[in-house]
Amino acid sequence: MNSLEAQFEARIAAEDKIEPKDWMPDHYRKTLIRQISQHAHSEIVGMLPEGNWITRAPSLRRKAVLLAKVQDEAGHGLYLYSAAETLGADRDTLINDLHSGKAKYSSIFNYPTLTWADMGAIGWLVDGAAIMNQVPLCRTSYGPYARAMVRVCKEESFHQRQGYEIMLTLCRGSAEQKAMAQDALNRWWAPSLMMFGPKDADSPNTEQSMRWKIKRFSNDELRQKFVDATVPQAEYLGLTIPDPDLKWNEEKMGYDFGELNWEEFYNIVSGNGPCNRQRIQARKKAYDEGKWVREAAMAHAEKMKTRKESQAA
Ligand code: BYC
Repeated sequence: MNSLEAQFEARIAAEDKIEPKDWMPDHYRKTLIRQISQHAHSEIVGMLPEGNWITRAPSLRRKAVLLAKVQDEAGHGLYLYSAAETLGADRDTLINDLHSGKAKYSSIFNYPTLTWADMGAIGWLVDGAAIMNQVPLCRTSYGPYARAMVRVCKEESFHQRQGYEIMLTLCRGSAEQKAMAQDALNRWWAPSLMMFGPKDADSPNTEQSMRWKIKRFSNDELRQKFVDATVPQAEYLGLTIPDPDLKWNEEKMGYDFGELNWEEFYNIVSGNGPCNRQRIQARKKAYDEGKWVREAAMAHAEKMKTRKESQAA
């Protein structure tokens, strides 16, 4: 280990934040660019399943809240792309990688949103899983990522509550509404658990990322925490978790739960899930239609720069 590496490791051990201009190992930089850009892509692809219901929200209040949530996700994408840029990543390259299918984004957004109850289940479960994963990332070792996560998590907790409130309203409503909530839970439960990533034994990146404090908990640890926190919430709603193997384990003071369908997970991650193609197509269309906005913004920035230069001269 050379002295730069030794200094870097010492700073990680001392819980210092690594900042953009600091020396860092190439692999640390690459791991962060990978994780942060996948996270950014997940946020902007994550706008699509819920965006699908904005025009069909059952009331003006529900519509305004859903709109705000989807806009928050666009904002999260922007902070995260900016954080990736501080590591030297080029935004156009990142976006091209998303469009070409080279870059990954969260598996969860490749499932369809079939009913209004899915807006409840996504807020409750998907944002709930996101919070479980992202609160520890507020302490991640890379400064710009950690700081972006603080705001993201505040907004995610509002998202989780709005989802749970939709579920609660449906569960206190008619028998049909409660059945709709149960159906959404049935479809979103296992995919939400898969959001945490492969089992630790099959996760190539966890060990090194935890050593560098990029990740603070392993995939399985976070999945377990999520199950333990969410089961009582389902009980309060009067809903049944769709897992016959779910059982309280007194010894570990947590729930045991059934094996997930990892074949389905890897199929989705490799681009062959129910909505992968549709999601990428929608992102490309939005990108093409936004070309004039990007051009206008760049032209404005250029004009401002020229004005400043001529004032300084
Ligand atoms: N889906 O070694 P592993 C949100 C990939 S946004 C797809 O465990 P790592 C929200 C993984 O990338 C949710 N791919 O990897 C937005 C790796 O691929 P490569 C996104 C997955 O990075 C809108 C390979 O599998 N959250 O919450 O140590 C509305 C091996 O895995 C998935 C984040 O991105 C998956 N589920 O750990 C509502 C949070 N899981 O590149 C909500 C930040 C794994 O090696 N990211 N892969 O080929 C992380 O914490 C970590 O990157 C992960 C994976 C826990 C996701």
